[in-house]
Order: sequence, then C-alpha cells, then structure tokens
Amino acid sequence: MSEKSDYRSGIVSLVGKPNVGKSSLVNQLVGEKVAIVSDKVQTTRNRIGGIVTTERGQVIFYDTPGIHKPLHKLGGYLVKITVSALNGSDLIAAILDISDGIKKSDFLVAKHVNSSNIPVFLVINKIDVVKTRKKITEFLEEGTKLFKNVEKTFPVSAITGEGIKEFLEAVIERMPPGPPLYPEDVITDRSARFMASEIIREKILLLTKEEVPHSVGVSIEEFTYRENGTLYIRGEIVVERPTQKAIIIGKGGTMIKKIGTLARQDMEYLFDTKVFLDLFVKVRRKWREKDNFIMDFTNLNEDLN
Ligand SMILES: Nc1nc2c(ncn2[C@@H]2O[C@H](COP(=O)(O)OP(=O)(O)O)[C@@H](O)[C@H]2O)c(=O)[nH]1
Ligand SMILES: [Mg+2]
Repeated sequence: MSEKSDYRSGIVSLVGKPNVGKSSLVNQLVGEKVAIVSDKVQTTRNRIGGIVTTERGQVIFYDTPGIHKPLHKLGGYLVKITVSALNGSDLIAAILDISDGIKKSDFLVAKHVNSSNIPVFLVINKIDVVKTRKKITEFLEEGTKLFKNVEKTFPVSAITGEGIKEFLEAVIERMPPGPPLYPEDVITDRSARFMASEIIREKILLLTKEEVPHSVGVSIEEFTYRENGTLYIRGEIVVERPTQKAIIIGKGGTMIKKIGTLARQDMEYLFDTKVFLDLFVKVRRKWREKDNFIMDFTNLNEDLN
C-alpha cells in the first residue's frame, strides 16, 4: 500500500465524435457496464462517471455524449454537457477511431479541446481492426497534429482490452495528489434509477432501427423495494409518433415483451435481486424540442445543474 500522501485522484473526460467508442472505453476501464453501448449515434445522452479505484489512485472517467453539430434542442444540450464536463476535468482523453480515420467531425472535437488548455492524452481506439503496426504509427502521428496539448498517445482496443492497462496507469500517474472522492466499491456516480432507464433504452436501441432509437426517452416512474426483496420498477417510454409507439409495442405486444425481458435480466444482474419490470409507452410529439419533456425523459436535469 502506498503512503496516503502519494494517493492521486481526479477527473478525466473522454471526448470524441459519435461512435469512436467512448462508452465502450469507460466500461472496459471500470470492468463493468456503466454506460450503454450501441452502433447508433447519440446513444449516450448524459455525462456518466465511471469510477476506477486502485491502490495508487482513483479516477472518475466521464463518458460524454460527444461533440457533434446539434440537429434539435436535445442535441444542443448534449454538446453543452460534453463541453462543460471537458472544462471541469484534470485531463482530457481525446479519442480517435482508427477504423474511421480522421473526419470533419474530429476537427470540431479538436476545436473544443484546444480551446480548453487542459492536458490531452490521445487515445486511438479500435486497433483490433487494423492489420499492421505501421498503420497505427502513422495514424498516431496524424492524430497528434489535431490537438495542441498532447502529452502522450495510446493505441487501444475497448473491445479486446489491449492497451487499456497502460493507459489507466499513465492516467493515474497524471492525476493531482488527493484523497479518493468515492468509496472503493462504487463504480458510477449515477443513480440506480438512471441506470434502470438506460438499460431500457439500450434494449430499444438494440431492437429497433432508423428514427425510432433516436426518438425514444425513458423515465422511471417508480423504483421500490417490496417487502419480499423484489425490486419493482415502472418505466415509461416516450416516443414522438403513434407509428413509433406501434413499433415499440410490436405485434401482439411481442416487442415490448422482448425489451422488458432483456432489460429485466440486466437489472437483476446489476441490482442483484429479483426485478418486476412494468413498461408503458406514450406519445409526446416533438418532445426532443421541448425543455420540460427533455428533462423528464433524459435525466438531463441531473447533468445541467
Ligand atoms: N472493433 C471495435 N469496435 C469497437 C471498439 N470500441 C467500440 N466499438 C464499437 O463501436 C460502436 C460505438 O461504440 P460506443 O462505445 O457506443 O461509442 P461512443 O458513441 O463513442 O460512446 C459500438 O458498436 C461498439 O461495439 C473497439 O475497440 N473495437
Ligand atoms: Mg457513448
């Protein structure tokens, strides 16, 4: 055990364009799923802290919605949350996706990162898909040019875990001295209710396509432990159109049943108890343009204050 005074703790924001693997990286670092992942853009809508505690330090990794050009009011909030997380961190992990290359959207990310004056670790993700070391070296060089404060670079794979340990060790070393902010067994700064709503949304993202995933919001209306230890969760799913409601419910209720079963399984694992999950679907036209609905169905009120 190291001396108490050697202990380090701090905040690292993971930033990058949509789909570079920010949420996957946070999960790999924490070793548990704290952030939902899908192949759809804008899966992450909140600033989610994944907490890693070792003998040498504690790091809160902020998974962020990412920086992109907002298409609606909700999108505008997502960028705002990312930028404010970025400005409050001790270190920025700027993520690039080697399977996608450097695009215009990466320049937009770099613009925000470079105006923050916070030190940057450059992370090249998805190296599991490249064949040669040479390609990685070239990409690292190209990527380094984008950001002005790059101190170190890390080729990693959030899926296989390659390079993650080296990255974590270097991050802890770079944190300011300080005591841990959370007990060592805590892995996220988000509430159980929040986790429940995200699990439901993840299953919808997995099972639906086109505009449906983006039109969905979830609110947990009830979250109570019953006397026999069962956890009762009532979730309300909101969509923008009656046609979307019909898709989520499915023929004879088959889709909503599937969503419920998959979500319940994850919840039982996470909360370590039997879960009774009740799901409802309602339509709120253009909810992603309306402040009160955005707050109700995305938990964004917790992020913005
Ligand atoms: N092959 C590969 N795929 C990855 C890796 N990391 C993430 N992905 C995939 O990329 C997609 C987007 O990942 P996600 O973590 O949601 O990205 P985010 O939008 O930046 O949070 C998902 O389909 C992931 O499975 C990786 O290291 N290798
Ligand atoms: Mg994400």
